[in-house]
Amino acid sequence: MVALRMFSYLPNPRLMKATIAARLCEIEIDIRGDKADNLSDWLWDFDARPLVNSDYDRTDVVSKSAHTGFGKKLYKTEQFLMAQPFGTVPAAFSPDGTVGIWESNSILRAVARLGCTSKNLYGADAYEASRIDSFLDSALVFARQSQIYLLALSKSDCTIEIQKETARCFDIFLRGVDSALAGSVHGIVNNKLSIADICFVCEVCQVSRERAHLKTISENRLYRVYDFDALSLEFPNAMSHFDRLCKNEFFSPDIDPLMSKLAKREKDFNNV
Ligand SMILES: N[C@@H](CCC(=O)N[C@@H](CS)C(=O)NCC(=O)O)C(=O)O
Repeated sequence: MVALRMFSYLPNPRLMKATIAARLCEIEIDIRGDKADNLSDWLWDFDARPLVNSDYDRTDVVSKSAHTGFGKKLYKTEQFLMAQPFGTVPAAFSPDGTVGIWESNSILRAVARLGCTSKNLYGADAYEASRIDSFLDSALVFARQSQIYLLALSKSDCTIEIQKETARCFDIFLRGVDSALAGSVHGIVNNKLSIADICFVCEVCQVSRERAHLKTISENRLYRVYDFDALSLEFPNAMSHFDRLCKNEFFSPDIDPLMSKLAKREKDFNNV
C-alpha cells in the first residue's frame, strides 16, 4: 500500500532521502517526476503529470516563474499550492492528497514516522530523536548554501565568494559529523543507523553534483568543494562513513546511478 506520494525532478538526492528510508522501512512511495528541464512542461499537482493543451486555459492553474531554480514558468494548481504553500519540490503528500509535506528533511522524518517504529530510524526516545533533529537542522544550514552554489554553477555565474562560503559551510558541517563519528562506524547518533545518516549521505551527494559543472569551474578559475581524497584526509570518520553507506545495500540503488554518472562526467572532463 502506498504510504506517500512524491513529486520532484529526477534524479534528486533530496528525494533519495525518502526513498532510502522507505527501502529500510519497507514502505511504498509513489514517485512522479521527470528531468529538471522538463518540469516546466508538467502540471504541478497532487496528480502531477505532463501538461496537456487544455491545462493552459484552466483558471485553477497558477503560472509563475520559480523563486528557486528552474529558468522557465511553472504551472501549479491551486490545490497543489494549498497543500504545498512554498510550492517547492520535492513535494510529498498523504495518499489521499490532503496533507502536503515539503522540505526533504521533513519528508524524510515522515517516512521514518510512517514505517520505522521497529527500526528506530528516528531514535529510540525523545532525546535521541532530538539529537537526530539537530543533525538534520545542521544539514539544512549547509544545504541552503550548497543550493546557492549549484544553482550559480548551473547558470555559469558562480563567483569565488559563493564558492568560498560553500566550502566554509561544508567544512563546518563535516567537522561536526566527523567529531560525532569518532569511534563509531554504524551511525552518527549513538552509533546506530538513523535518518541523520541518510540525510548526511544525500547532502554530500548533492554537493558532489558540482562534478557536472567542471568546465564552468575551470573556466571561472574556481576550485572544487567536493574533493573526496582531500576531504578524507581532513574528515576521515565522516568520509569513510559516507563511502561505507554509499555501498550499503539500502542506499546503493539510489546513490550508485547518480554517483556513477557524476564520476563519468569527471573522467570525461579530465580526459579532454
Ligand atoms: N530545502 C528544500 C529545497 C527545496 C527547493 O528549494 N526546491 C526548488 C528547486 S531546487 C523548487 O522547487 N523551486 C520551485 C519554485 O521556486 O517555484 C528541500 O530540501 O526540500
